[in-house]
Amino acid sequence: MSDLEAIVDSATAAFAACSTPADLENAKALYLGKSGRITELMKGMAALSIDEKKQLGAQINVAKQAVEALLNQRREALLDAAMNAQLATEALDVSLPGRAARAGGGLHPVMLTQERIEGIFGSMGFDVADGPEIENDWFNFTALNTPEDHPARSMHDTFYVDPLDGQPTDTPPLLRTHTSPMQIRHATAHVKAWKASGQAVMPEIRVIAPGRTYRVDSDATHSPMFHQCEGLWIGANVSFKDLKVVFTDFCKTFFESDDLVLRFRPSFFPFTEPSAEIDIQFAHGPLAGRWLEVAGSGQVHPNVVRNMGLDPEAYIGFAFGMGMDRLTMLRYGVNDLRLFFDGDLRFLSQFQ
Ligand code: 2U9
Repeated sequence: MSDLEAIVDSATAAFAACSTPADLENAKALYLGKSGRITELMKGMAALSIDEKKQLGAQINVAKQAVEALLNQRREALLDAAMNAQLATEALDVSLPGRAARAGGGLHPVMLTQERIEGIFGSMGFDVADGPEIENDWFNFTALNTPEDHPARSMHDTFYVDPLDGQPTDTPPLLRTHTSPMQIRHATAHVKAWKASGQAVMPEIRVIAPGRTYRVDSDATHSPMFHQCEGLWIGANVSFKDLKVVFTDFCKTFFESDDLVLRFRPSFFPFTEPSAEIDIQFAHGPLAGRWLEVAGSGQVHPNVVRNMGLDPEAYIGFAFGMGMDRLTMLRYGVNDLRLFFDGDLRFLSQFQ
């Protein structure tokens, strides 16, 4: 084999061994660079005769062109390989079916509690009231026997709203501080319908009022917006015993615990007299043995009964009120109220 054939063979092997464009440029320098093997052969021709130069020069040129052709082939092969590798990793199969949308949303844990409460009281014959979140002084305070100078009426405790332009008002609108106004509205409409019906005795009022409520309050256990559910039961013959039975049944069903016990602790609210806080105690589970406050309750104050258009001598009522956020925390073992209002899907998706 001539020197030139050996050089072409060697270049063929060297180029084939290159796996990257940079390797290939280094290998090219070995043959065609300033001190490459072909360049050195050309330099060596200086001492030859003209005839020898012609003959050898032609042979070197053939070899040089062969090496350049090999180099170009290998360059293209490497470019093709790089392109194929890129296509393989970034391949887009337009014939594939579309990606399914993320699983649909779900109810917020507090709304799950609300649905649960509505279901349980619904099964005991309670209606569900609805009503405005922006209320007036009468439905939120006065009708509920809350005195003119009660601290709850102060700007420190209640969010007042600017009245609509041109609307004369003695008392500004406010964000309801409890769900009781919905019950006053419901009861008033119920009484009006009864009176129009000509029936001698009023069908019982049995209603719950769940919904958002607002107070100027914000820390780890209080949010300026929170969720309440109140209940009202009024009739000619309703007693504290009825409230006790209904609320005990409710707690056992809500917490899925037949052996929890209730305790009624004397308290005070302007709209009920007498009034009691309701505590529960679980027999099992992580909270077993502790008394946990879950609701307030009481016999509806005669003034409130009168404000519904009823004679407090003929009709007696019982009411209760509970924080749905707190009930949700107790049921699921959530220890920070703020988790309900952060909107973090890592927390919320656990309830789906
Ligand atoms: C009418 C008459 C009376 C509802 C009641 C409570 C006691 C009570 C609190 C529980 C936790 C509010 O969310 S909370 O802070 N509520 O203690 N609520 S009696 O009494 C009514 C309601 C409507 C017409």
